[in-house]
Amino acid sequence: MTQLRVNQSVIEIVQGDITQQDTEAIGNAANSRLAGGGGVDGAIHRAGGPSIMDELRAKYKGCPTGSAVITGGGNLKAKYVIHAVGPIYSRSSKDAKLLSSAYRTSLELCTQHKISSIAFPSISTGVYGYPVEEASRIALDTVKEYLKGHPEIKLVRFVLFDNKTFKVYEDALKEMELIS
Ligand code: AR6
Repeated sequence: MTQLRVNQSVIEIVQGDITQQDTEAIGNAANSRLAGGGGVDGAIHRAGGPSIMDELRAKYKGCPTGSAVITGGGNLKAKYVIHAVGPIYSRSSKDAKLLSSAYRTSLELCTQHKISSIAFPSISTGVYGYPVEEASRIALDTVKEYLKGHPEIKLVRFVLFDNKTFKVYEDALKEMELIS
C-alpha cells in the first residue's frame, strides 16, 4: 500500500478487488448505455446483485462519456456505486479531458451525497485501451486537485486488479510525491 496525503485527506493505492472494498462508495468503469458488460463492470454487478441494474434502468437513460451516475450498492459492502464512463482511447486530445472529467464528476457526486470515502478502479485502461502510464497520471492528478478544495472527502483509494497496473500507479504516485 502506498499513500499520499493531501491536506487532511489521503490518496491510497492497493492491489485488489474493488468489489471487496469497505469504502462508502466504489467507482465502476461503465459504458455510456449503462448496460453492464465485462471487466470490473461485470464483477460489480455480479457481486452487488440485480438491484443495481434495476436502479440504473429506472433512473437513468444512459450517461455521457466523461460523466457519472450513482446507485445503491446492493449486496456490496459499499453503500453506493458510482458508475463513471471513461473514454474509449482514441489518441485524440479529448481523451485526457474526458477521463479526468469521469473522475471529477464521480467526486462531485461524493460531495453531493456526503460520501467521505471512495475506491476507484483504473477507468478506461481495460477494454477501452487507455495506456496505463498516462491514465494513472490523469487519475491521480484529478483526484489530488479535487481533494485540495474538498476536505469533506477523507479517502480516495485506487484498487488495481493486476500487479502491472498497480506498479504503474505506484510509480505515478511516487513521482507526484516528489513534485508536491
Ligand atoms: N477490481 C478492480 N479492478 C478490476 C476488477 C476488479 N474486480 N476487474 C477488472 N478490473 P475494464 P474500461 C480492472 O475493461 O477499460 C466493460 O465492459 C481491469 O484489470 O473493466 O473502462 C464496461 O461495461 C482494468 O485494469 O474497464 C465498458 O463497456 C480496469 O479494471 C467497458 O468495459 C478497467 O478495465 C469499460 O472499459
